[in-house]
Amino acid sequence: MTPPVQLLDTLTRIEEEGLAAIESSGSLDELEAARIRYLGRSGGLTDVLRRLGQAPAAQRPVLGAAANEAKRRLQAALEERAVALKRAPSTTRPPADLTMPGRRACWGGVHPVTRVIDEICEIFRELGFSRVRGPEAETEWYNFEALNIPLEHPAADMWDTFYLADGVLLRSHTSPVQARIMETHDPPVRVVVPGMCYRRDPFDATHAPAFEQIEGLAVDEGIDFVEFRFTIEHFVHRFFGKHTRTRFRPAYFPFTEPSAEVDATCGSCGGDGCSTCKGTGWIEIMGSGMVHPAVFEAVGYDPERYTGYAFGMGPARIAMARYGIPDIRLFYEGDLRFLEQFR
Ligand code: FA5
Repeated sequence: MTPPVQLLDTLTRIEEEGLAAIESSGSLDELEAARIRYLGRSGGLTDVLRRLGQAPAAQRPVLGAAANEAKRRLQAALEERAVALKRAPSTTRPPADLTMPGRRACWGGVHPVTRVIDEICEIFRELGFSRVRGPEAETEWYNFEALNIPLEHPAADMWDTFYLADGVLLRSHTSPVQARIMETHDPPVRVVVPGMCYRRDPFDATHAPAFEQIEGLAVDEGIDFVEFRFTIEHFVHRFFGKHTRTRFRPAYFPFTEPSAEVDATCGSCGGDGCSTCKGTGWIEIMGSGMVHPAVFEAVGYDPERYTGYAFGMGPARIAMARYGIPDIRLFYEGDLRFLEQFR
């Protein structure tokens, strides 16, 4: 049996060692190791408490009180050291230098052409048009033949494009989606179709070889040119402003009859003529017309029963007109100094 005096000495030694270990702990991990060593279930102090039962009954209260006091002091030292360690600056991270200038957050933004597309689609959504998409890799049938463009006809040259494989090409306009929608949906149909198109065009101030278009198509019984014209004028007023005038010029597209190019008065000069509109006072905004009966036949609609109109606009050219941008390439070069102006 351990004599009580020796037990008291052991207790004092454990407490002193424990306090020293706690004080010299350099991290929370080291502190935890000290706690386990001195206060843990098989730690030094617990061992002394266990042996207390073997001491003479008269001395147990004194020894017990001393052991509890040692335990309390060790626990208090542990808590104090833990607080100090948590507050101390980490050794792996240098302290923050509050005199340094702040780092600017990098905010993204919607591309100006995408913004124009969204705005245009929203105006047509209010008129009951759904927003749909179609494939960018297209067959000759949808890109040309279903649209009343025989492959050997010179009109096919208007949309010269990039071939991916025999009979498969990158679509040169969004008009093929007209045929795809009509094949799968019965009238009435009202859709707008934004998407990329590809042409063997030079990359110059007004042309890009890859550019966006928005197709529009409305088909039902009794749709006439008056409804078409009213819809487009409503769109122009909403998008460009109440005072913008619209002009329809006769044009030729194999898939519409009659066909028209639509112009709006130039936003930069109000129609007087300036460098944006090349002195004409007008900006061309879309190709359009009443859907050709041959297209209805190709997709299985009855041309005696249904009529409709279609249009195709270039949102990048529209964005140029709206923001007074002189060169379309600025939209596609990815220069943040230019793009950041539209955030
Ligand atoms: C067409 O592509 C017809 N599919 C439009 C159409 C649809 C007519 C439905 C009738 C009915 P066009 O080739 O004119 O038409 O192109 C339409 C618009 O796309 C142009 O007004 C122009 O804004 C834009 N566009 C054409 N080529 C380019 C290009 N290389 N870069 C940027 N925009 C272009």
